[in-house]
Amino acid sequence: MKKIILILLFAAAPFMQQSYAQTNKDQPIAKVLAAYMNLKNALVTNDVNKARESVKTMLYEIEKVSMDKMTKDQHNVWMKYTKKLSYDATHISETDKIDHHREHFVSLSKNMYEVVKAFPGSDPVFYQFCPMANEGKGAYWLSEQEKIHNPYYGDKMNGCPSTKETIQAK
Ligand SMILES: [Cu+2]
Repeated sequence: MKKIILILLFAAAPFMQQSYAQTNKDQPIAKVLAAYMNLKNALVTNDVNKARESVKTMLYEIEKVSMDKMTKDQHNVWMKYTKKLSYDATHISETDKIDHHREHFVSLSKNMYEVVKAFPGSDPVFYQFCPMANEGKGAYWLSEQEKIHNPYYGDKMNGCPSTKETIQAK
């Protein structure tokens, strides 16, 4: 039985993680962030099913985050944002309307930004902004790449957004 589980884990491993999580795997939030990136990339390609799948993984990984190695400040940040992240993630998981996904992605991204700031990894994370999104109020997202792919417009409107901040461990 143990063997079967091991084989299954081994077979699934290459599909479970993105490159981001590989170099930042010591970060307690690495898998949450990797799932967020999958969600973001699903919104870039207007892929509703992938978005829902990714956000369900995100919810699962939020529950699994280990607080053992967190500093006191990190712990405080994580406690403050866990529920907020789960709130938006749950809403996204419960609908197949991509507009509703994007509505919640606005606050999900803001909260995720606060979390990533507290847990900078060795790989850079780019905090990007589109002034047109969110009914002209503008909206942010986090990306693993500097090149703009707009999750609010399905990879259209890539001209106006820009990177506002790069988060990386010093
Ligand atoms: Cu909702």
